[in-house]
Amino acid sequence: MKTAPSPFVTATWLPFLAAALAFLVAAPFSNAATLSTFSFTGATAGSTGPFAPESPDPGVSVSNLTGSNLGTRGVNSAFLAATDASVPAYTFDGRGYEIFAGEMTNQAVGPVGSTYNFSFTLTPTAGNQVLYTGLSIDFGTDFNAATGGTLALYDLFYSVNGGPLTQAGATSSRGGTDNTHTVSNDVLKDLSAVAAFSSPIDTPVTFQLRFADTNSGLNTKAVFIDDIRVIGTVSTPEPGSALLVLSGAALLIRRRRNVR
Ligand SMILES: [Ca+2]
Ligand SMILES: [Ca+2]
Ligand SMILES: [Ca+2]
Repeated sequence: MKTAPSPFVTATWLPFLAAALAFLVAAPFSNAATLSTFSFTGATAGSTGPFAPESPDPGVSVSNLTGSNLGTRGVNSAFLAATDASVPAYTFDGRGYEIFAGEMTNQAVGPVGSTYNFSFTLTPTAGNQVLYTGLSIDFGTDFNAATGGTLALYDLFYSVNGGPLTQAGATSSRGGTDNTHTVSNDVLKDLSAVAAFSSPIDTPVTFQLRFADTNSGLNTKAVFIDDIRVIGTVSTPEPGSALLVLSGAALLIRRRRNVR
């Protein structure tokens, strides 16, 4: 004798079904990875850009890094003997980027103005989308208190799909040590806390890194930048699941019509 399926069994299996569905939805997302890097490794000493992206994730197309008003110093190895109290500590690959403090107009309070910046754009490759997690840089200073001040500022701004430039998080400030090369490793702007990046997007995103300082030491004292990294996760929305939803909806509509 055949028995109708027990409603108890159906109810028991529901949580497992829900868990399986949740797994299927989450499956296309892997762990966050470095999507793009600008380390200035291999760049010509003295170059002020543009700089080509280094080993970008195949899920994104990354533009060159271009500098605006970032002075005459450019790529160099002056921070070879930099001290760093970060954990883990900063690792110098022999090339970083320096901006002479005297070439930047002094600014002591953020948000940082747009005059002195690095900018670049990430665009997901066809069929992909990106969940942005963070952007990190190595940020250092070499100041001289006698020439005006020992404060450096850094701000990250972003623009989604050509929209307005918006500040991400708060202004980072760094007190420089007098006549000493010091660097903070992996200064992170948390993009997972930014509403525009709360879910994966497939449109281009431009990042603009802005810098300022309070020092006037022309041609000796400087702000130092290295290892600009965008961290996130590339995913591919599955056309299969979209089709499944569509065919399910079509089935429901047909049933309703049949009932009428
Ligand atoms: Ca470097
Ligand atoms: Ca300055
Ligand atoms: Ca680093």
